[in-house]
Amino acid sequence: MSTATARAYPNIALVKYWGKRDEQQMLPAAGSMSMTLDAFPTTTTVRLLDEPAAGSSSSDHGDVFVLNGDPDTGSAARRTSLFLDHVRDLAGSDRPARVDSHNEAPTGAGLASSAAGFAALALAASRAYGLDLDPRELSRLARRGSGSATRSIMPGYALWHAGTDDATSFAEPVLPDGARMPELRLVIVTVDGRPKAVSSREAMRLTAATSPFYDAWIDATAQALDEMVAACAREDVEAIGRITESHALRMHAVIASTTPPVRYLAPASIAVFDEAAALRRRGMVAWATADAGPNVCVLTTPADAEQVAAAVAGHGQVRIVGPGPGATVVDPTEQTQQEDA
Ligand code: 2P0
Repeated sequence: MSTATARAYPNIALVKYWGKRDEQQMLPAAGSMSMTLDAFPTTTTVRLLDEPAAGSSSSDHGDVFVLNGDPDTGSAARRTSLFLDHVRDLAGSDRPARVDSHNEAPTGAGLASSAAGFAALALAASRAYGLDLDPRELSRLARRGSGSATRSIMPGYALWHAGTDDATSFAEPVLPDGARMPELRLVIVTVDGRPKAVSSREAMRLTAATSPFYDAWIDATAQALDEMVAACAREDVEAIGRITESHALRMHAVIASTTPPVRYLAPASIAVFDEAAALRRRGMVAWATADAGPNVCVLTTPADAEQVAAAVAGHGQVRIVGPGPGATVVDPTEQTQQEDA
């Protein structure tokens, strides 16, 4: 096969990844755990070319990258080509490729996600280059593009083992087959949809290099992950929520402790954390978390989701999401129909 299309969804970490032990192999300093969402997918087609694309240069290795219909020659294109180099190494191929990627996250939703992007690219590129990878191998491949993409290969709730080398750093379902997770929802509150000033990758480097609290953060993450897996296994929603919120605040604390300091949370973000606490006092399930930006997700149950969404609606645009599918190959005719629509 020389053309393949795949779709993947963003994920929100309940135990966060923030720091690498090996940047070249993209090994994290600690494990993490997330919910793959049922919204905002990225759909990507990889088509192998017989010769370098017209207009391509040595820096893009003859590849061409088209994002939402517009050719891209910037850093996203370079990152895509570097990722394809890794796939070409695995496949023993030197053919360039055209990559067409469509991201359904609305502009300004604050969910522009390298996780969905590299998970979809890993699956589509591996198939186009003739590799037949199992989910664990796919998650290892996606990791090379972006750490959080490791988890978006998996449906529902994914655990990314930190591992000690390429073979042992992969994602799998948090619970074994047949075990039940409690029903959870996330209320995404977009308080500010603008791109962030400092990229995750850059801020992670800065945290490891300059925070006096970095080692404690990594130790605390490993502990939070153990507690989270145990809480999931006993379907303890309160514990899942408590760990989620306190772990998120610890991440923002270690990020704020860098030199120079980085602060992602805005006053409106803090207001959503306060709102979650107020909802809990009224007996609802509501625990806040935030990634490397000002937008906040409130973890809740299906029963409380509408009330939580109504309570936080004054702080930004809201959207209720739940656990979604892992990365899947898409029938190319379905993709054509979508593009025609
Ligand atoms: C996470 N984040 O666990 C954490 C929480 C943001 C905050 O993973 O350098 O885009 O490509 O591995 O995966 C965002 O960082 O960084 C991220 P790279 P990535 O979801």
